[in-house]
Amino acid sequence: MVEVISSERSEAVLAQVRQAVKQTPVYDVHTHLYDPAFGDLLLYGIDDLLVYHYLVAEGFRQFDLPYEQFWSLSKEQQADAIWDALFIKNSPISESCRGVLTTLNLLGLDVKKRDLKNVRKWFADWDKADYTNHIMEKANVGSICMTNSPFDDLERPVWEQGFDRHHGFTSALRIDPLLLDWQRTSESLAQWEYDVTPELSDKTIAGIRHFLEDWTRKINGKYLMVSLPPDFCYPGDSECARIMESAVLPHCRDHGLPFAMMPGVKRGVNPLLKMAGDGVSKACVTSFSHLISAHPDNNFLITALSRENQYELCVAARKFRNLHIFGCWWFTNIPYLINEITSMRLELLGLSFTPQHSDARVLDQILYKWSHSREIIADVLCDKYTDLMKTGWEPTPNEVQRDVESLFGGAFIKFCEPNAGESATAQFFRRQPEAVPGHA
Ligand code: FIX
Ligand code: ZN
Repeated sequence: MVEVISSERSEAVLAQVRQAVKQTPVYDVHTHLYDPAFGDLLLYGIDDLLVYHYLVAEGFRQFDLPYEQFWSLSKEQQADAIWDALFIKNSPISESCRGVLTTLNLLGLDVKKRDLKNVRKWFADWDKADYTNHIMEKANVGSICMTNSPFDDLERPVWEQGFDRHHGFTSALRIDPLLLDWQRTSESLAQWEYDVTPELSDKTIAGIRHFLEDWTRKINGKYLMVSLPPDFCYPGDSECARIMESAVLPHCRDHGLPFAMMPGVKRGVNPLLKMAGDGVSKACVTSFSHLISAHPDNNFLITALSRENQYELCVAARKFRNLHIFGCWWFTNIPYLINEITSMRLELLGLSFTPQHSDARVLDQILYKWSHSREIIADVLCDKYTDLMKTGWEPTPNEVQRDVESLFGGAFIKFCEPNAGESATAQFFRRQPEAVPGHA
């Protein structure tokens, strides 16, 4: 046996791992946040934090009021009802509740006072653009990728009009209606003067490709994205599979863009809960393997919603280097599963994946989502480096920093922009944060 590393040396390495995880800026690769130029579409503040759909679902488990009555309340009244049910009448144990408290705590607010009125007052003083910079800096998030849908009637006009883009926001082209509801979507495309009919003829496919080209250019999309129901099947002759094969994947190939798929969501399991009413089921990873294998010149990003899909997906990523796994999505974004999934990915894939994205819908959420995830990622990495050190292998500070950068956006950027080389990653991590005005 070779001499093992002293406990002092190994403690120093682990301290460095924790510091690197804390101090390295992250690229948040999938969110529902908006550049502040989108005005009211960028949500922030205590009321939006409290009416987040994760909390609405939990609130209804405690409320005794009918669904319709809750929906008829103002946002502030809904927030009051959730605060009362989940924070006052019960201890806020769940991950979503804890998230609100972590957020307030990181903002310097005293949560033990349970003073919702004062918290509201604190948020009211901020200017949105200053607050955006403040939160990004505090959360140590270097870039936020938006989810941009041309089918959203509130969002589309902002793109059409044009605006000065915030340096910290990138875009992804979201195309669920195109792939999942072609009959209705064909009407919208035709109305926007694309040459399409409900029938998927060659002419219609060409029209869809024009649409994708126009919107990729307009938003400068970094990837295209769809969420898919558990029964998505490939090969298959569903409209979804046909549009994917004949329009979306050729478009991605021609523009060198990855195609992100999010399988496993069952929309509207309980429609009375509105946005909080979506559920989960296991998807068919074999179908995704077939799709990826049949398109070696396309790059695919996948995050699966079902816990039961995670292992099979990791094994698929070992087989196909044009597949990059990212994030612990939605119901898997809880400490218990982040720990399990991140450990499994590190053990099966090394550093060639992106452990987390926030999926934040409210700006302030990046504070809690990233601080909770950073804590777990640091723990899991420390376990892995400890195992290495038991063999006598001692990671250098530069190696640790390199590894953390890879997990926090480096591997993602390299996968999405293989031709940009090391410079794109280096640029992201070396960029100095903007000076941020303080809060009086
Ligand atoms: O499809 C998605 O991008 C999902 O993330 C959303 O539909 C979902 O509502 C959500 O916010 C999950 O975190
Ligand atoms: Zn999402």
